[in-house]
Amino acid sequence: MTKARIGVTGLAVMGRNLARNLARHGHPVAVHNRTAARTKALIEEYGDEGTFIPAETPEEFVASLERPRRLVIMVKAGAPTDAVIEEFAPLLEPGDMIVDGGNAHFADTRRREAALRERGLHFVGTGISGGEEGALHGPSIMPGGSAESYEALGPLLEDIAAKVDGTPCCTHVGPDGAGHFVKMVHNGIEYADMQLIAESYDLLRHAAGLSPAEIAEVFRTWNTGRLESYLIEITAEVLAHTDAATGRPFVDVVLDQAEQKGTGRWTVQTALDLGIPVSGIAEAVFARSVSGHAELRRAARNLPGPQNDVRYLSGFADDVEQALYASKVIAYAQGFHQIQAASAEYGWGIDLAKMATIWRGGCIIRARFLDRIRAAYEADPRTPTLLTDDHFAEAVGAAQDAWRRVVATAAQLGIPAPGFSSALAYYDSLRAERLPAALTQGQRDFFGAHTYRRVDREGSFHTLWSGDRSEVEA
Ligand code: NBP
Repeated sequence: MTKARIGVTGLAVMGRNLARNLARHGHPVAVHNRTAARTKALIEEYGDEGTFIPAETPEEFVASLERPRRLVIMVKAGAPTDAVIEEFAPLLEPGDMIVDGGNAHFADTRRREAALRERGLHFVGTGISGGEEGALHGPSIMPGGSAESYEALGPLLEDIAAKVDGTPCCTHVGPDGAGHFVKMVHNGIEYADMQLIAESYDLLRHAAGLSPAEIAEVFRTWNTGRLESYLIEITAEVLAHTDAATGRPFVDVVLDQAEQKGTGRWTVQTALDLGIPVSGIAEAVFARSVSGHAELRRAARNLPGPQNDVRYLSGFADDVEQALYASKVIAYAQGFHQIQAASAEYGWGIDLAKMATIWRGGCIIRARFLDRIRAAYEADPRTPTLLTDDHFAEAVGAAQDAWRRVVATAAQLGIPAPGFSSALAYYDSLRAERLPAALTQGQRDFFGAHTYRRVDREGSFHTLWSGDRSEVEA
């Protein structure tokens, strides 16, 4: 009887398409789902795409896998993942591998990896991006876990991943939770990128007065230049779409309330824990949150806005392109900074150039400029920020006048642009010779004796604010 090279349990959209992708690449794949109807449906609809070995029970499923076993879990993240691990782990033998392809929190992955390592099993938390289409046609794959498990899994995963210039969008990210961490930050960057695109649209619409169809054309043009990316491409499609029921632009009939779920929020929470400023990602998460507070928005609807109308058309779209590019570089710089910090904190040894490489295809943030990010980290793997790379420093510097005009226009017209303005504030903060944090430190010392350091001497100091205001060494 043919043994399966790999097995997938959890056959909702992602698991089913991943199993089909494996089968289409000539890998015999065992398939299993808690509710057997999904397994049957997969075989009925797609059974001729390759060699599928359906299993009704976990025991049957495990028995059909060649050793060492490679078992992929594609179920709802959280408690269901733990339940499935508990169901399958007792059936496995030392050296076998459990791959979790769901959107798990990296801390859960670290916990699961440590527990399963004790039992002699490899646990490979794997970020998979690209949605259901990506899972079928080639996702970007970010596996964590041991280097040993990657030797057995890597060739299979690289085979089904997206390829750019012949290079697979899959690499071993690092041990334990590294893969899921990187996938989380990928999603955080995706939030920021989408927010910046949304602000660009809003400004072109309400500052320059362009229609959604005209803005779609602007995005199409941008997609032939340095902003070329999947998100810009689909933005043009969405903006050009007309609602069949009303004949109005589709974007005008969609309720303007977005959700912020798991990974975006986790990125910001984790960044706060690590002490890394990811303001662009945070603003994007908060912008969705604001949009969703219907009652708050209703209550504030009649608050006064600016009287002035400083519309300027000539060159405005080009200015917005520059603001978008510069702000996008900031968002990526912040996300990569967060990965760099976590890699140091957890000893993951993540190669940032490789992360840029595997995000070039398959995933939602795939973009031309990831090639430039790769080049920047290849040139200087330890650079504290992408912004000081020659190429990006020059490009962002050249964009700054336009970027400032866009932020100023948004402020004058009362059009919210939290992504653009926070990105610019981050840029200016990094550039600043002196930051007002010195005053903050003075205040903290005044009310809480928190002490401060001086620019001219080593040590910590405290001023006797309620006494004679002399300074003492703390
Ligand atoms: P869902 O996240 O909707 O999960 C449905 C699957 O989980 C079904 O196979 C279901 O089995 C199974 N399941 C649940 Br729910 N509880 C279970 C339990 N206690 N024991 C066993 N199986 C259980 O599926 P999805 O949208 O395909 O996503 C799968 C994973 O991939 C998720 O972690 C998701 O976050 C991640 N992901 C999704 C996307 C995307 O675009 N959808 C992209 C990237 C990553 P049943 O059929 O018996 O109910």
